Amino acid sequence: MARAPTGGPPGLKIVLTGPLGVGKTTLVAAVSEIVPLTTEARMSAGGDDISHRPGKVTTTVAMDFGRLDVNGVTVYVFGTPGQQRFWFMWDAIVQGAVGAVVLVDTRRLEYSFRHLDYIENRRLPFVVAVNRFPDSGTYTTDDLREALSLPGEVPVVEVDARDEHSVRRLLIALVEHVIASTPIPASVS
Ligand SMILES: Nc1nc2c(ncn2[C@@H]2O[C@H](COP(=O)(O)OP(=O)(O)OP(=O)(O)O)[C@@H](O)[C@H]2O)c(=O)[nH]1
Ligand SMILES: [Mg+2]
Repeated sequence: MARAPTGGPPGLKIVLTGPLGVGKTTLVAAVSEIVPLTTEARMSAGGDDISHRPGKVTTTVAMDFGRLDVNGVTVYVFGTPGQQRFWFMWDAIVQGAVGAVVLVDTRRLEYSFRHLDYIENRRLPFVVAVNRFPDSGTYTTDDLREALSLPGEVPVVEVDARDEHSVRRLLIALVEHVIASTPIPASVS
């Protein structure tokens, strides 16, 4: 298992990424057992299309950080910033991660490709989580797989980023996927 980023107890570091305003900070706050670290600052467009986020007043400028216990495993969740001008943080945030959640909004699926490509290029096991909004419309899992060109082994999970139990189910799915995707080391005799 990866060491904790702080030198604390051993655990799993996971990354949470997804487009601007998809609900990353909300998700970390919903599930963290410590007061989550947030780096919110007042929102300005800064080159991003924020027309679909009319009520959004703050954005993450560095990262989100939360910690929780998942079936006896300490999980450290690091969320990426959504605005493009802060994307330079991603490489630092992803260091040492063993898996990722890509959070998607079906109203703007096209904004998810950059995030999926990034995580796939890092060869990290990942889960796609669909955060539903009131006007999300109906997508089946098969529709989503096709629209996002997802490999068959990638789990697709519905989540309500505001709901602790829903987020926990998502993180359990990710931890199980990470374990299933990790080769078992050859035994030493
Ligand atoms: N209806 C609904 N609203 C949500 C949900 N998740 C988040 N929101 C709202 O969406 C808004 C954006 O959420 P954030 O958590 O700031 O999104 P983010 O992905 O961290 O945004 P950036 O850091 O700017 O990229 C907030 O006003 C949330 O209350 C959800 O599951 N359903
Ligand atoms: Mg955020």
